[in-house]
Amino acid sequence: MADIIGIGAAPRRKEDMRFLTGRGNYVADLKRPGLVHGVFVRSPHAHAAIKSIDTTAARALPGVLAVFTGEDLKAANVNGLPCGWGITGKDGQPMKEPPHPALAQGKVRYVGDAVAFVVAETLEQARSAAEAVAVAYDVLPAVVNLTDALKPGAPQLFDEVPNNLCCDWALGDEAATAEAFRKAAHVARIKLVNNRLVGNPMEPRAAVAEYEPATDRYTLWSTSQFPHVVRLLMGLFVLGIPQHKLRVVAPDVGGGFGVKQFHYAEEAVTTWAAAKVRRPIKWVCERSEGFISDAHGRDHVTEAELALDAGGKFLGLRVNTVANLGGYISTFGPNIPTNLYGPLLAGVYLTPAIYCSVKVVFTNTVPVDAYRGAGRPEATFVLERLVDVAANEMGIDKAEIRRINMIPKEAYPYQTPVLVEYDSGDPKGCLEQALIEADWPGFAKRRKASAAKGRLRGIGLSTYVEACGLAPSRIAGRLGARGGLYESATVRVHPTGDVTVLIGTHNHGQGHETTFAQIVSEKLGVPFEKVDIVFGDTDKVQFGMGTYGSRSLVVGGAALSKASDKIILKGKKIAAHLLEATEEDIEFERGMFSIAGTDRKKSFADIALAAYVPHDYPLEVLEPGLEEQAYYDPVNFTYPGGAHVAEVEIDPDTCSVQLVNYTAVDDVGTVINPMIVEGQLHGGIVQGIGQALFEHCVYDEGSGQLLSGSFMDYCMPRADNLPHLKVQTHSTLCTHTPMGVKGCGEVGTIGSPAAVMNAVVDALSVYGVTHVDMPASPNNIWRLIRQSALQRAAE
Ligand code: MCN
Repeated sequence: MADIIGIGAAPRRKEDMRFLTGRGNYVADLKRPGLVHGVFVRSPHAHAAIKSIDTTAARALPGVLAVFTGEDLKAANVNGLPCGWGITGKDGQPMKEPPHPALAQGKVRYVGDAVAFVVAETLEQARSAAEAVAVAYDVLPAVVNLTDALKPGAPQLFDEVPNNLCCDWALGDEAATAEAFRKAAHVARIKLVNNRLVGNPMEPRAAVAEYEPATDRYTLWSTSQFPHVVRLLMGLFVLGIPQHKLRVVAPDVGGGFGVKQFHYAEEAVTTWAAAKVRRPIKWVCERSEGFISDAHGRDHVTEAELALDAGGKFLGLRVNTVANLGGYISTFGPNIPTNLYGPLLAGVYLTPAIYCSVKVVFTNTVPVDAYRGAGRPEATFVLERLVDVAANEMGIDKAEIRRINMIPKEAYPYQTPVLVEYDSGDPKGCLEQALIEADWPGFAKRRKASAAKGRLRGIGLSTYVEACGLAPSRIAGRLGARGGLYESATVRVHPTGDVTVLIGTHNHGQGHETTFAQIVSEKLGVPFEKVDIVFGDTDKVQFGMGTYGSRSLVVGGAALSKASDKIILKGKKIAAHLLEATEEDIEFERGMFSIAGTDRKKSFADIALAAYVPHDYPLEVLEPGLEEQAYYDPVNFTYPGGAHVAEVEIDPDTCSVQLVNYTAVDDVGTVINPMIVEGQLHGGIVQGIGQALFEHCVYDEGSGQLLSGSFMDYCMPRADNLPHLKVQTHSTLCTHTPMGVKGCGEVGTIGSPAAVMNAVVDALSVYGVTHVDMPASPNNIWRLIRQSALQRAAE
């Protein structure tokens, strides 16, 4: 059938027509009868005791319906925001988990911490009233730098958290690693910073909440990547609303990148307040407000060492990281620099002994949580920078040192020394293909040509592995996840043979409405146009865990595949009845049920109709209707991987870096839609390049003010900063997902920062530079070149 568009095809994205024609349905656009507006009053101080909050003047202003503070929430028994994934320290003790009130109580802990919520008839009235809320603060010394936070005498954020240390966590075999270092012929060392980032999705966060007294039901529309989890966390833990009384809808969402994957205070406060004022309330985040209230990403300081034998083989890896949690624990905050970081330090190498220790600390900054890649780019960055340092110090070619240490394809499944077992992969295959595509051997010639123009040219390589498809419950539970992370899909076949899929993942740019329709089209032989994907509404979709950790295809798509299999099974029963054959004799292929070896058949549409019309089925064996639900809990993560090569030119006069070539070869298993995968890889790579070259979240160390709080100061990558990105796949099949698929949504972000920074260091190696911290801004590069010149002058 011509209109089956299945796995491997590249149809245009179904969802794009509504976006391109301005028909997207975003939270900020929602209109409800009687809608009023909410504005948060936020702390201007990084650390202060709240002496008093006087709301009298604000309440007296025209149009103001209410002003709520942390004390009002406390009096109403509203709980703090819960953490969804706890961790345990090396001493066996659970992490310190101080309360995270939805509106500050007693103290503020970062610039942007919400202290009051104003509700008024119009947005302007709410804004004016917010300015009239008088908060008296006793300003306290603040600490924003993560290593300073651990020093004796540092300002303390919580009485119950000595030294601001939330958890001292470790993974791996410390003794075996120490032994490896004792035997080493060479030890390479690096100290590096993984710079703090702000997500900045195109659509800022927003919430609209409504309470219906007649049914005692609440509805929250939120810019969320996981509405069902918000229903669980907010309903069960914060507001105490039973699940059947709370509907959470995340309609079209304009990008998330991790930032919209948490349960935020604004959602809970808006929902609670809507019931108080008995009017629907809308809150829409300003862009500058997003900088100080959206969870941030990364922010690590790491010291790492690699032990090698005389031939360049890796013997052991030791990593000590301090990771910033910010002012409170965000939904997954502690999990990111630990469980999603340590297990990835093996990379694609045969390193026999690894030990990783992470101190997770509170500081007076915006809470830090998952940002595209979440822990895995940080691990790759440490490892791949360190490998380059070792190669340079030992005089081994950078591709060769990787080659001799790589896990051979035949060694899979491969158990790493840090928890995870990779099921499949071919790192060497990816590497060799990337080297050819990037014309690695021709680099010397290109470097010469750049030198003739007065430019410094550098080439950088990075290999990586990712653990995605969050998460196998049996592993996640052991690691502290506080809920099952499986996924559900329902396939509803209509009497016409059209199909509606109800799925618990959330599409906010990843193209699920297209790729999931392709899966159904392939499996059921239904025309692609006849499949609709419904998501993002807890009243429509019974269960879901949402979209993050590149899980939608490998977990949600797998549930969809299973539900489709159940439809085929039932379809066979109906076909057997109609064709007067036994069920075992019925075959199904490309939309046709037939008796094996005969030309007697029924189409999928015939069977769909037969499932609903008057019938003579024996009801004890066959119910009418054609709808099936399936849950899928993966047995392992999936492990995409690959090799990226970046090439830069640096102008030594302006110190600006131009990325001139970029090649990526990635293993994402079976590809459902090559165009969408390419788009995902492009987007991910650019996000990694953004971190490497441009983006940097800077706090003033004295005052704790965010200095890079707008697009005037926080530099996002733009199209004219980028060369054509050459992206290819080199796939091995995942051995445990139904279609052999691996995730692709984050791989670009994981491979690219190290490739770009290795290229920058390579270009600056003429000055004796051995490391550059991200971002490689002209200012940073100028300082390094100048340092080197001063050093040479002194020698
Ligand atoms: N896909 C495919 N074949 C594969 C793998 C994936 O065709 N072998 C398709 C999938 O069917 C899906 C898309 O590629 O349409 C991405 O799939 P997947 O890797 O499962 O990732 P998720 O859909 O779970 O998306 C999450 C991931 C993450 S964690 C972040 S952060 C991120 C990202 O995706 N945020 C994004 N990509 C983004 N893209 C956009 N436009 N906006 C964001 O906010």
